[in-house]
Amino acid sequence: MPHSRPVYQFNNIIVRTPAQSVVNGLRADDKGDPTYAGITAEHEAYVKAMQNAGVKVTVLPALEEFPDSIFVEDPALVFTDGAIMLRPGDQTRLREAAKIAPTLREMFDTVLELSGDGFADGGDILVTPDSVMIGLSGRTNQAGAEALQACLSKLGRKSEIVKTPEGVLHFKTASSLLDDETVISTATLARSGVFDRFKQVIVPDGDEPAANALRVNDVVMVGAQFPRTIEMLDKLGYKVVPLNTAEIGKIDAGLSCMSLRWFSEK
Ligand code: CIR
Repeated sequence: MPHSRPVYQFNNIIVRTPAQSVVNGLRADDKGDPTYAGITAEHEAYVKAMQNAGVKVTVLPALEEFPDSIFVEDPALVFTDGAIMLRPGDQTRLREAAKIAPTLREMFDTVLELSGDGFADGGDILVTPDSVMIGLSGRTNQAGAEALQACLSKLGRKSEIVKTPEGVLHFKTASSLLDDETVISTATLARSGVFDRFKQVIVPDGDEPAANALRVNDVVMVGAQFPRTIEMLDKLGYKVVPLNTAEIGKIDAGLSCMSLRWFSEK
C-alpha cells in the first residue's frame, strides 16, 4: 500500500527563520503589529516542539524582502514521493515559491510545478488519509486548484476541491486533521458539510483560531491561548502540546503555516 503510513507521521520538516520584516506581514484586520522578538520566540518554541516530536528540522535563512516567508507552508506542498511548487495567491508572496525551489530540488527526486496561471496556497490544502482537500479561498482559485489536482494525480493522490468559508484566510485556518478519522474545525466550516465523512470536533465559540492545530506523530500542537480547546482535546485523549501563537496570530498565522512536513524514506 503506497499510503499506509498515517498522513501525520513525519520525520522531516523545513522551517524558515523569521525576517525582521515579519512585523509587516500581511493581515486582514489590524490587531496591532507583532514584535520581531515575540515572533522569534514563538518560532524557536515551535522548532523545539518539532524536535521533541521526533522530527529532523531543516532551517532555511531569513528572507528580508519577503515578510511572510516564515510561513513556508504556503509556497509548496511535500510528500514522501515528491514536492509540488505552488503559486501563492498574494502578489507579495508569489516569488517565495522560486526561493524555496532549490532546497526542494536538493531534497526531493520529484519536484512538480503547477501549470497555468492559477493560484494555490499551501494553507488551503488539508491532507487526509483518503483525499487531499483543496479549499477555494481568496488565495486559491479554481484554476490553481485544478492545476494542483493534476500534480497530485501524478503523485498518486486523490483530491477534491472544497470551499473555505467567506472571510477566512485559508481552509486550514479553520480546520486540521487530529487522527486518521477525526477533524477539528470551526462550527462554520463544519456546518458546510465538508467533513461529514469524518468524526468531528468543533472548537468552542471564541476559540476559532485554535482550529489550526497541528498533529505531528503522537502529539497535537495547539495555540496556548485557547485553554478550552486544549482541555477538550486532552479529555478526548490527545497528547496536547500548547504553543504560543499570539504574535503570529496578529498576522493571521497559526501552527501549520510555519513548516513543510513529510516522511522521508531516505
Ligand atoms: C499571509 O497572509 O499570507 C500571512 N500573513 C499568513 C499566512 C498563514 N499561512 C497559513 O495559514 N498557511
